[in-house]
Amino acid sequence: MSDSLKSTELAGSHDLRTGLGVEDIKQAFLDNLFYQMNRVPAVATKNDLYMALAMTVRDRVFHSSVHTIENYAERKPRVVAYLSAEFLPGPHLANNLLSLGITAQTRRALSELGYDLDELLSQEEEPGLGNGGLGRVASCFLDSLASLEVPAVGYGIRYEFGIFDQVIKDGWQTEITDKWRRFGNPWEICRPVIVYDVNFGGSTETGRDELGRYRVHWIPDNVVKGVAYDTPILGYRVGTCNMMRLWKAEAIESFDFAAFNHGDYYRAVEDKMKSENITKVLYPNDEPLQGKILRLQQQFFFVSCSLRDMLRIHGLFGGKPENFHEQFAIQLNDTHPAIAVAELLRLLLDEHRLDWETAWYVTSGAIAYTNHTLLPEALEKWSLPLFGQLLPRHLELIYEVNHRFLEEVRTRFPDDGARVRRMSIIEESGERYIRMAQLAAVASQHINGVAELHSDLLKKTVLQDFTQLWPEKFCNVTNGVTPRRFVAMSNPGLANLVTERIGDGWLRDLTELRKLEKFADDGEFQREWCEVKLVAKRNLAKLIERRVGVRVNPESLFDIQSKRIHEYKRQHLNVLHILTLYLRLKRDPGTNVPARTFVFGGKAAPGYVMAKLVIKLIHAFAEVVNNDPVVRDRLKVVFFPDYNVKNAQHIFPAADLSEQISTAGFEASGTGNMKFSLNGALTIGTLDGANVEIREEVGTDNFFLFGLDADQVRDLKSRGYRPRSYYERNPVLAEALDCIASGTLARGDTKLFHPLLDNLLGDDPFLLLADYQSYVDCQDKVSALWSNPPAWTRKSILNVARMGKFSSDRSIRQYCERVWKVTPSPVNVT
Ligand code: F58
Repeated sequence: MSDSLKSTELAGSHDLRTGLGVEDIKQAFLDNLFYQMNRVPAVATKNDLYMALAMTVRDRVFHSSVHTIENYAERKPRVVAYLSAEFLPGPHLANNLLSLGITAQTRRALSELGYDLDELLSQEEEPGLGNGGLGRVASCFLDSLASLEVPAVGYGIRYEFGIFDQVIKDGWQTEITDKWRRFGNPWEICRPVIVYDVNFGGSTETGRDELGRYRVHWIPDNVVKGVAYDTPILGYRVGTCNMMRLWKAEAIESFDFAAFNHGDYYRAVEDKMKSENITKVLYPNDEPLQGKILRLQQQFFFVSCSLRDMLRIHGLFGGKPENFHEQFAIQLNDTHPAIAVAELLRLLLDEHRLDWETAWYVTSGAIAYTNHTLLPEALEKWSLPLFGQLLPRHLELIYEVNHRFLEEVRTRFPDDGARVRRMSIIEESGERYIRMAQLAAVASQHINGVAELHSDLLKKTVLQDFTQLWPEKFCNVTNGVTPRRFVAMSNPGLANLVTERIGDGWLRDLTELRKLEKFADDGEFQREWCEVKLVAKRNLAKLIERRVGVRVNPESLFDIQSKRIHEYKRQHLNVLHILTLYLRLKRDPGTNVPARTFVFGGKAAPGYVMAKLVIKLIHAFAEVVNNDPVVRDRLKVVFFPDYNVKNAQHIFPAADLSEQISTAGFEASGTGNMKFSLNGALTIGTLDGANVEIREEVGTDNFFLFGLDADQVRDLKSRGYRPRSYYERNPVLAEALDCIASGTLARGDTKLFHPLLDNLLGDDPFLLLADYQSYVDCQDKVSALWSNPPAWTRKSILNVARMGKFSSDRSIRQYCERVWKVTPSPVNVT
């Protein structure tokens, strides 16, 4: 076949492969069922049917994908390379149907064949290749990049086991390994020819090249192969289809010979398994990383493959290594890919033979860094000896970068040894460490936080010295979420209602939601709004009954907190409030407490004992409340197991109240806060992360604010916080805590929750007791407003109408302008 044939000539006219009409889809579906799955309808399983449908949709997505590649090869636009150790894309099928605009046709085609689209959609296992917010933001950004027609690749790791599945046994979290690919993954294509050998360990040698220049040669003692797996990321109703390219580790081919010659077959097999281990499992967050050499291997592995892939593409486009930074804008999603600084330098110096100045100019011109946390325990550092063993050449390069950098610091701030020590990439107090945030900051042209408050705190705390040295590097890009997945797909009722009134422009320009403001007091619109919410709540109630066995009343206030379980997120503060209501009702069953259903969802890191105890507390308390005839039908407590993207899509639409109650100054941004509010929930929250901006946008009257702000938190801590004094002075709080201590919630076990109580009364690092009364008072205001449905609904409408800022499209536009300097490259699909 001729090389010059274009995709249009090859596939453009085949309706079976690309047609978007009902008949085309029907035919293609049956065709895929027969030829790909080797099944006829009579014996097809649900998975066969799902796979056939996925392949039908995939063909249509691939059509855009080849056109996009052609466009990029022709126009050679500047490309964003988003490097992230985590992606949480969620199920692909429904999203691709939405992007292609063929959901209705597909539903019809299937129903004419006797199948139900929703049933097939529910078959899909999601790739849980991330822990939470950070991975999900990466996927929202890929969606927006494609939808805005910006050339981009998402580079990451193809973990064999993603985030564990959470199963609750007797109220405790247990972890089951995630086998997301067990039934096959129709969305990825393996590219066995896109492979790179990645070196580890060994030593370096110096010498001179043929021109007499000083050269360093890395002689590794271990080599692993990285194989590319591509997943298409189609933009919303555009021709652009970018890709997420994930790397899988395999043993290098020479293994087979080694096994043969070695004589020690089993050791050779063991070596092979070691290589493949690198991409076996995603590390859960909140686990101490110290000594986790495998994690550093993962980071280096995917970064090295990705950079070499970019250099290869740059070469294909006719570029030279010294112009690499003009072709690619590399974004480091937190410090997990920060080793890219040293690896790009190494590739340019040792393999492409640039001189230091040019290599540094190119490296620092290409890279930018986003920080996602201020928590000291989450700032990555690697023990220097361990680092040196794994990456000896990179250690040398980091020494050199650090040396030059500290010279600059000394020149700018003479006689300030303390500052030099703070800024050094190498931590020298006691054991020596490589500090990845410092490494990223030194090399990046741009450093950003993910919400205004977080960016400010970043400049005042973790990176204060860097701000003084290079103020121009710092900026803020507040996070956003994709309205396609989190409204149109998750909440079709709301999406239809909104579109009926203001058209569908909001899906591309979320600020168009403002047009809803004028309906906030419209009685008919309010009625329809409430009906949509009630349908979503009924759906969630059904799911809850099926998964947890608890019946909840869809007419009650759905008060939801779903996110990772962490002490700073304060799920236990939420419990203290519910317990307060419970005790109020027990004392006086006549008290006016509007019916509420409290829903929790979220995973705890497997080794995070306190977080797991919080999950147990919620279950223990739920058992008491849900079975107490005095409060029955007024309070219900539910823990929805296995919170992931798929489940979250059922949860956001059903919330009346969104709990965003972290200790001020600890949540970098939060993105669940945005998803809830966009789906019509009112927020009860602190002045933390993006809550601050959400409140600004929706109006202070439409947001339930409580608690200390970040400055007050700091001041209280520095004055000497004594949580016990709150217990001593507040009898209601004391009663709640005493109730936990009494064993009432634990079938008489008085010891079970001691670690939690000791922590709260002794230390309370996240200031639950300090914020307790303010929170309870604020919750009383929530109840009062709930008792006035038109007033509540008005605020719910205004929340949605004013959330336009929080689209990830806006975030991506700002990254394009402020950080990446890239422009769209629209693709025409014929
Ligand atoms: C989250 N970070 C922030 N990290 O906590 C959240 O406020 C923010 O909205 C979100 O990023 C997106 O910017 C986060 O999810 C992790 O899960 C890391 C994974 C790897 C280990 C350390 C934590």
